[in-house]
Amino acid sequence: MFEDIKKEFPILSQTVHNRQLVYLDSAASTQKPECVINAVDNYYKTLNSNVHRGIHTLSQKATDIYEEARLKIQNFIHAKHSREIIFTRGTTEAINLVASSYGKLCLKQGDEIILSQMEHHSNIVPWQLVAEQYGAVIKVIPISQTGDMRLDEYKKLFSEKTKIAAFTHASNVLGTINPIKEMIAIAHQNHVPVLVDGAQGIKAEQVDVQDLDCDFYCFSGHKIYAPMGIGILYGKEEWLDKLPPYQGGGDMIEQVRFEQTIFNQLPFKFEAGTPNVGGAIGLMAAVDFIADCGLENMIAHEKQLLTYALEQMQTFENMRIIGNPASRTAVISFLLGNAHPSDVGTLIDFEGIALRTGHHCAQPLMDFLQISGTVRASFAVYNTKEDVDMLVNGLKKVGKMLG
Ligand code: C6P
Repeated sequence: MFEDIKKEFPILSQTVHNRQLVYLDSAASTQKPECVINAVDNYYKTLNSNVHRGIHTLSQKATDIYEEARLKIQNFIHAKHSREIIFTRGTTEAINLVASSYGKLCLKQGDEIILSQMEHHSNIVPWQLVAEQYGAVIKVIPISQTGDMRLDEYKKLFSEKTKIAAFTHASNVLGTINPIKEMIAIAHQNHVPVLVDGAQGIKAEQVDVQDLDCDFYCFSGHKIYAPMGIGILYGKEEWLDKLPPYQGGGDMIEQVRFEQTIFNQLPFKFEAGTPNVGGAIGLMAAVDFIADCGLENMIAHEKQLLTYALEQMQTFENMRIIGNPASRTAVISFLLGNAHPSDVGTLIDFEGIALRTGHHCAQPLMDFLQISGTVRASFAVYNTKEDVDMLVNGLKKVGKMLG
């Protein structure tokens, strides 16, 4: 179905070490299609101006398109109101925003925060910072050897002191797609709100925040074909209304006096300073691109590549695939014999193949797995069966070189 789509991604036509580039690091960041690049280019060539400030035509046009982007995202994740969509720099900033504001409003000595063993550092460290500040404690949902969330143990973690649960929709290391709807329902039965880290999940499943009933959902544009430096915090209006602002500055105020400041209404209360308008427009173009492809088709395509790659990689004698979750997004972490992941990554780069290596910002997960890191291949809509063949052949070659 997506035979020709690679051509829409200019970067993918280049060679690396005199080999055709095979980009298999989309879980770190996807490449950008021409339509996204053009949308950003066009914005800077024809519309660039500051938003929500000017009476002049350009500023009004920039404001209109910026707000149109917000509506597009609202529709994309099926939020109830556009004021529930906050533009951030990415997932990390969105989680920091919630941890900081929620912590200020709700956390006190002895309160408990539930996280999981498979979290990215971006969904651990912000909570640690506020836990330290207010004397709260972090409780960890264990995972099974297959890399699935232990729901039995999760249920037992709730107590009178639990104030929030924050977990990932999909693991960037194991690929696990977590049963977040069920997990959110369990938290709500315990009167606990939920933040979902959607950095990987937003591309793994169609997200409907109202159906999920999550309180917060965070994701980054750059992992769904949009530019870097733009991301989204979705928050239920009732929460965003209550939470104090994260940062102070222009645009987030209604009135400022030295005695007191009145904050702006949602969503502007959480968008201090000049926003990344070009990024928002790029994200809007990326959402259009996804709609044109059909997210379901993209997911099916990636799943095919995942299955094809796993089938072949599993036949390697010295291959250890990390995790075997019940439901998996297009991510494969592995170890090749006793080879150090960075040696594999460096050697395969000479074949023109881009993989990620290391702890993937998930050191507590590495500790659980008792490894220091993995090699990771991840797929996106522009990858093909030929890319997988190149990967498999490249790994065979590297395997031989490393003995
Ligand atoms: N994971 C990866 O290669 P930012 O950097 O804010 O866009 O996203 C952070 C983040 C949060 N949660 C999860 C589950 C993630 O996978 C990431 C980013 C990249 O796996 C970079 S470490």
